[in-house]
Amino acid sequence: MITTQVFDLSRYLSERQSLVEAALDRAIAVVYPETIYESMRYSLMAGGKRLRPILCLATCEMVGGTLEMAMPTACALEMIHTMSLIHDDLPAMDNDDYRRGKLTNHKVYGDDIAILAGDGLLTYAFEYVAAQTQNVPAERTLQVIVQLAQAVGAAGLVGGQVVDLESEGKSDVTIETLSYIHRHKTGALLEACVLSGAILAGASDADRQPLSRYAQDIGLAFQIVDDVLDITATSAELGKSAGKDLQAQKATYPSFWGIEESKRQANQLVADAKAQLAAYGDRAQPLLAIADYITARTH
Ligand code: GRG
Repeated sequence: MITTQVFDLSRYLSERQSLVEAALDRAIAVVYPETIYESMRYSLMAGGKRLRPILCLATCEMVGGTLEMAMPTACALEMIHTMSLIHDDLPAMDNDDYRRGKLTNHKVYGDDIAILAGDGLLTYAFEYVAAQTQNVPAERTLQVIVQLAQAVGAAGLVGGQVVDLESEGKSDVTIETLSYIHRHKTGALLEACVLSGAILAGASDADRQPLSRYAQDIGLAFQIVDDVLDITATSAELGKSAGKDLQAQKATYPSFWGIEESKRQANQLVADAKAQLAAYGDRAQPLLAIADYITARTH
């Protein structure tokens, strides 16, 4: 008789979240000048799903590597993600008061320190990968650093944010522009999470292709779901202001497709993403379950 074990995603995520929280907590100590370290830690330790580090760790393990090999990169990915949220929330950008259920960094520390906290986290992320990665050939670590830099810079997050800012208040934003914004603002870093985990574990170029596709598909699905939740969820569920897109008359997937078609597209992307992992059999269980979780999440 064949018995299939049901994969317990919520247990997996909470175990991984605890590991990541502990590693992040160890990564940054508060020393002089205390204000900047406190501000960096305020946002870094404010919760969040820790999806990016978990994706990196899960991919590394799936490809045959260990948690230890990927943990410094996983922490760096969360530092980069957090710094992008701090800067995104600034008055000069999205001007948000709440993030992860807490006051935003600039509301607590002021705009000046919030900008510097972002800068501190971004630079430390790269230092952390370079200095802390162990038991990995240096060539792979170097490739990870290149991967991260490409995902964050003008060809990635920064470029996506620029096009987003330039599209604000425009009524003629096309779906191609919307897709550019999300592939760069959100997709690029998610792709870097999966690819860096794969690189650390020694994946070949050929192995990396389907993993890139997986990450791009879940990245887009993630963003579509985010747009839908902005309409259907409450601020309390989201831990940030809900309904902001409608209020700002922003182009979103539901504004092009409506809510039902947006959900259908997200489900299709998740199915496509999962199909990319066929070669990994049972070892892909965490990444398969994470893909499903993206469309099932309520916050
Ligand atoms: C990266 C150098 C540099 C500057 C920042 C502000 C900016 C440039 C980019 C914006 C990036 C941004 C805010 C993208 C949105 C990403 C997104 C979907 C965030 C929400 O992610 P979740 O739901 O949040 O994983 P938690 O809190 O769970 O981690």
